[in-house]
Amino acid sequence: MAGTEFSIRDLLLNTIEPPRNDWQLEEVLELYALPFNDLLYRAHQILRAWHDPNRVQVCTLLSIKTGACPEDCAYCPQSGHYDTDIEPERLLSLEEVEQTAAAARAGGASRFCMGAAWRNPTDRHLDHVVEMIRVVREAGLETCMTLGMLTQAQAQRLRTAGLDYYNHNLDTSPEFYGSIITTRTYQDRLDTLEHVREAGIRVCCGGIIGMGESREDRAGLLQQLACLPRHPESVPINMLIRIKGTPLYDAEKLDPFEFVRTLAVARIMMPKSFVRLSAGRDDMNEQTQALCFFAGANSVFYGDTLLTAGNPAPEKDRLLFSRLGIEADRLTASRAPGQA
Ligand code: SAM
Ligand code: DTB
Ligand code: SF4
Repeated sequence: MAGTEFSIRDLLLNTIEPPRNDWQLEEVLELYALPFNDLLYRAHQILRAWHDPNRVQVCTLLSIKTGACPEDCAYCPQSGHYDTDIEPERLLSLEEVEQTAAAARAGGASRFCMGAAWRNPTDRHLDHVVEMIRVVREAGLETCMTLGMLTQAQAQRLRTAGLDYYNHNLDTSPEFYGSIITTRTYQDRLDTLEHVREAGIRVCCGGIIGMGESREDRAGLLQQLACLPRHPESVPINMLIRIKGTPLYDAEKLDPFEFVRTLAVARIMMPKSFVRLSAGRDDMNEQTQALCFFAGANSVFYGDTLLTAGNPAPEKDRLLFSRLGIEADRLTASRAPGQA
């Protein structure tokens, strides 16, 4: 960054509140209710104070075990409770993971996130998973996993294997949660997040917007995330992908401005975190995505498939970044302010 920009950043840091973990719901709702321009201006100042506003961190996903999940998450194509078009697959081989990671690295991803449709991994699953962490690290990528609930000992084992991040979402507010998932509780999720933190793994935790929840529920989700003892280093904000066969297939489409507002409020509440514009980009026009970046999103999933659903083609993303003067930075994540 040029010297003058540094001093603007210093100025902003002096006028901007330090991160807080004591957000009240009313305060969050007041942010949401600001005129759109005021909200985006405030969020964008915070983005500039803590991050390079023209850099986006990119993370590539791979489903290492697909479908037939015992959980009943109403949004999820991989739940065994619903009749969706997903063909269940066994745990991928080490070679398959190695090849996909090498391709992701060559394509410019900085982080490789492996997801499994499990309620929780068994210790035998972890025997395979620790090998996967090894090969992905050897490919020169940061590692992230999302495998469902973890015990303290399992989290520790993943940390010892070198896992950098664990993704485990709260998904929505505690109040709305029961209408989306009945097979595990909100407290189960908070417990796993605590185990991950305790083990010294960085936390990736966010949720889904557009499931028919109220604005109060969206605010409640952000309040939960921002009131964790430490803010998650990564906060994925997913726009619901309405998948045929799931109970939420018919959910009413959310106003894209409300989604942009959610990213802006997340940026204000968790200033140092990487806020990820996550699932749902394939259905979003470029103008909405550009507003999301202005509002504070500085991370995306990159690659034409998420776990099972579609994501914009890499060429399309590269073109978008170039039109916006955004650099997709494979190193940004490891230099994040405040990170170990
Ligand atoms: N099974 C593990 C678990 O749920 O903890 C990990 C994989 S799960 C698919 C990871 C996350 O993907 C979910 O927590 C949810 O936030 C997101 N997700 C799943 N289906 C989605 C959809 N249709 N639209 C948007 N996000 C979705
Ligand atoms: C997250 O918050 N979003 C990603 C990742 N974490 C694992 C997953 C999105 C899944 C979208 C539906 C699918 O691809 O099956
Ligand atoms: Fe299973 Fe995860 Fe999908 Fe829930 S979100 S059904 S736990 S794969």
